[in-house]
Amino acid sequence: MNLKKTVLVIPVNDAEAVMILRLAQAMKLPTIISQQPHGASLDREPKIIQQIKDCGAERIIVVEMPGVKTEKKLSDLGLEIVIIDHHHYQGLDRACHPKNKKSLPSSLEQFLKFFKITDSYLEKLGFDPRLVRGIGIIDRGFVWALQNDGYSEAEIKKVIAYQKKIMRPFVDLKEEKKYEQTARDAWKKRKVWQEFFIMVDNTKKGLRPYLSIILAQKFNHRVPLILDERARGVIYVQESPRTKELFDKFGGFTFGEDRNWGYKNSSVLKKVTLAEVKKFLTE
Ligand SMILES: [Mn+2]
Repeated sequence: MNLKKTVLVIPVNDAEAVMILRLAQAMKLPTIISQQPHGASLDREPKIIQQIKDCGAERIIVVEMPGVKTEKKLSDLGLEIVIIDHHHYQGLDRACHPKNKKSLPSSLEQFLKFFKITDSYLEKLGFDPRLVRGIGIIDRGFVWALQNDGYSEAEIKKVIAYQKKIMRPFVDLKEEKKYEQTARDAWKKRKVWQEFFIMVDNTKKGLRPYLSIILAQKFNHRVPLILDERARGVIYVQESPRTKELFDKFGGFTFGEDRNWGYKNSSVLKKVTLAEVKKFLTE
């Protein structure tokens, strides 16, 4: 495979993306890094077509950055587009295989498969295959997927620590400690409603990853949660069998094997409030 004619376009906004980027760099795969946060779109990436033309790529691999308009423009230019994704977006299903409709593995797992990356190749590149694959598994279905895939408790801890480690260059350590504390405080203020915990988060950056870890460590099983990130403008319902219905009703996006739903209020005119979500869940 001629990697020189391929370019990877990736927003580095979580551990999975960082892992893919590090693998790409080790493989010397040309890369365009997007600075967009979660919810990135190829259509909103500045000068992306020009950037791709400039690097002379014939094949573009786009990771979790849906942008149907730009994808079409690129394929009209005769370029091959490889979409790596596993989320449901409003009006766009990228969580299921377009043909067999099976739910797709995480983006990292797809990346490893696309390039036929074996454990021995990962080792040759200087990575621990169990940890690399662990990052892909945790992104697909959180710690439950790691348990399912035969990771021991000790290994799960290692994968979580590795997630933190690879995020280090992108995270301010002091800030992270502060967020972990804020998450513990938010947990203390949790409310119980039906089968859900409800938590309100007033931080700009969002506490979801920290809270998910707290919950997993406290309960060691799936716990339904409604998380209202008021300052960030995102509302989530996690670990509920009704997330698909929420998606069908309100739009937004799903993640974690469709058992989690989120809606970004900041980017749209139609807002979805906690009250509306609760009302829908009682119906
Ligand atoms: Mn992912």
